[in-house]
Amino acid sequence: MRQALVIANWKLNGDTALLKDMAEHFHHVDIQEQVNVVICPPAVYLKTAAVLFEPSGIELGGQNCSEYGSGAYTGEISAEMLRDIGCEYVLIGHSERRALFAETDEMVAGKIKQAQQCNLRPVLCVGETLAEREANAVESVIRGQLEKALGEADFNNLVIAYEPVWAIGTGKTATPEQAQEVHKMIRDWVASKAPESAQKLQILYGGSVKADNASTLFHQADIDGGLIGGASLDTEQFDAICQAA
Ligand code: G2H
Repeated sequence: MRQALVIANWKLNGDTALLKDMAEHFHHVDIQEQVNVVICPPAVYLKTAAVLFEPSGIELGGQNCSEYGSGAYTGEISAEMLRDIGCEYVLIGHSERRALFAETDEMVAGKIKQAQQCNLRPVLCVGETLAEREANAVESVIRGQLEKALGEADFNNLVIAYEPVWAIGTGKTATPEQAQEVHKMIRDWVASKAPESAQKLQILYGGSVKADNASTLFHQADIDGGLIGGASLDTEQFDAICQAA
């Protein structure tokens, strides 16, 4: 069986007070037995988070990393730097980075490579827009994103997150059946590339997951947990989502 995994993506939100509140709360909740919990705060908070979350067993992730290893790239943060301060995971290719920061599939592939070289586990985000869904292009879009990002990847050190763009921060969630259909397609695609990895690979759902819809989503056969944005900023709601996994 695959271990459940819930990842909080704080995006450009949160502060030290929220870190302390979460660390205090999860210190008293013994949740790590049933689900791995990862928090991805803004990069400036990672070092503080590493200290505060240490007793709770919550792991840390970056929200992005550079496609470069080192050098004259002002403003960038490398995968190795994330690893150095205690991160285990890094989100890569989130739709907000693709749409708002012009991240291309080639850049996404470079970041995956950097992360895996540093033994940081990349969480590759894929998903279709509403127009692509309405044009019946879900499978071709997702397959294209997977092919371009994972050409040289190690499937044993990877998480994939399916996040339909039309469900991100909109309050619209894919139905459990819609999500399961895409998750199965992703797992089948991985099986065609790396048969021994497909059943072990954790595939997360993201897009307006809340405490009241998490359980039905997480009970689908190929959904192994969630990538949680807005609802991860509320300690009790995030805890409820972790409990549902
Ligand atoms: C999707 C998700 C987290 P939200 O971006 O990655 O955000 O749960 O707010 O839709």
